[in-house]
Amino acid sequence: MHGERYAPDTDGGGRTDRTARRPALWGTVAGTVLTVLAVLVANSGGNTGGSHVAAGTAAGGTKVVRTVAVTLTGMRVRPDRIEVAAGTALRLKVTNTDAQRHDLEVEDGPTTPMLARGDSRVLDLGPVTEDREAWCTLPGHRAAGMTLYIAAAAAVDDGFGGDGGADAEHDGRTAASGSGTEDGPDLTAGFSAGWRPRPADLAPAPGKTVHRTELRAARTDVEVAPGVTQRMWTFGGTAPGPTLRGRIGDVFEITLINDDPGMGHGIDFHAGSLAPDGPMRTIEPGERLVHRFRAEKAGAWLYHCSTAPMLQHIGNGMYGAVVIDPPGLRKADHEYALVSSELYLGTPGSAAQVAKMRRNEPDAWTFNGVAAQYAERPLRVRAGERVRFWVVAAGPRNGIAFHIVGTVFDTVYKEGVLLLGPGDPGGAQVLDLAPAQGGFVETTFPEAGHYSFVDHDMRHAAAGAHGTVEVIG
Ligand SMILES: [Cu+2]
Repeated sequence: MHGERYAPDTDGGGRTDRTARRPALWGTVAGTVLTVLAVLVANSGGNTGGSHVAAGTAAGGTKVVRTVAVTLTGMRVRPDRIEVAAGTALRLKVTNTDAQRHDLEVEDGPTTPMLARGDSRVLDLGPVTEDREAWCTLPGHRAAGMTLYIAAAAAVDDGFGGDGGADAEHDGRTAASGSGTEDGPDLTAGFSAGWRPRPADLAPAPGKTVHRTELRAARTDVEVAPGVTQRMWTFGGTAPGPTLRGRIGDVFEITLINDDPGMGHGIDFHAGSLAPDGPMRTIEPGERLVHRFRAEKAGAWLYHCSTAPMLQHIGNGMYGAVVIDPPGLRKADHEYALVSSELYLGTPGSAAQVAKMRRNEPDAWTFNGVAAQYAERPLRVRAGERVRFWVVAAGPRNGIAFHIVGTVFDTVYKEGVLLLGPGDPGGAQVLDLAPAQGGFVETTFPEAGHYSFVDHDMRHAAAGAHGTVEVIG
């Protein structure tokens, strides 16, 4: 009788005799419950809580109280499952040991306030008579795995106890597959009136050697594909955030301000070399920090939100590029910056959206955050002009095979190395970048026409990672 394993009597049958207690009971309890701090069995004489115990589970005025230590850490709730005998009054002593804030809300029950690192709070659930879930309410944290399953032991005999968590997960996946976005957005639909593409032009590095930028973290509604608006998590109101550019030796001083009322954010600049502890820490709503780094090396660098779960913070738009010119970089007639990324539609941080991120099933792929935007508004150059394309792969899951139909690259610079120069006899067709890598390619367009640039992973190209260079004679 699994459901009776907490029964005070040990003859295996009694639901009525709750007064006989033998030492053997305690061994049984300890062997079946994780992290039980205290188990109290008290007569209800003078204990007003006794009347709340469900009938049939702890008759005779006996109250069973359990206190379980629960830790919020690393996007998990530990333990992630607690079993109690039905009717047990459960108390959770919730402690956050993570660097960022979390809370814990119990289904149909109490919620802790936001807990900073080291904070604790006791949640009094009262008698548990059926299975319940608990989770962190911050956006995306439940989907990232911050859940606790509380099983009422009487349900074990009904077959729910061992599978409850799996059932919940299954429900989430059902919801994801039923979201109707498996084919992605309709890229042939028109953008809304007044829509403007994200400018791809990259201006030369400014003459100054100290670059001060204010970046506000916020949530912003963006038309991410023709006619499709998605709430993005943004730096500076756009996804990607602004592209920063300078030279070796320049200092970048970025003031990050968290305007997002609902969660913490941070920032990580790959172009800098420093201890992450302070500059990349998560700041809470309303807070600000100054992130200062000196660009010691040339390259096309990624920056991104440093707050966990980064799959979600990057996957929802918190990324951008930093270009540090290599010494002797020659003049080009046009320079463009293209940040590639995936796009995941749906409520940010929801189980359905995060499931798509985990399964690597984006709804679309983009250059500069918007599917097919440069097919709608082509980049325009003249035949024979030297054109440089800086490319950074933001991911969060996929790299890119950057190719321009009808051209050969005579210059390829990748991850700090000039792989191919104009004097070389060979040519290149693709700049391949793993997630977070960057580089540039150069070419000249031989004659007037319409040259598609694509991620040559054709699934990505077909689902938004394509644009057009319109070349006039
Ligand atoms: Cu963030």
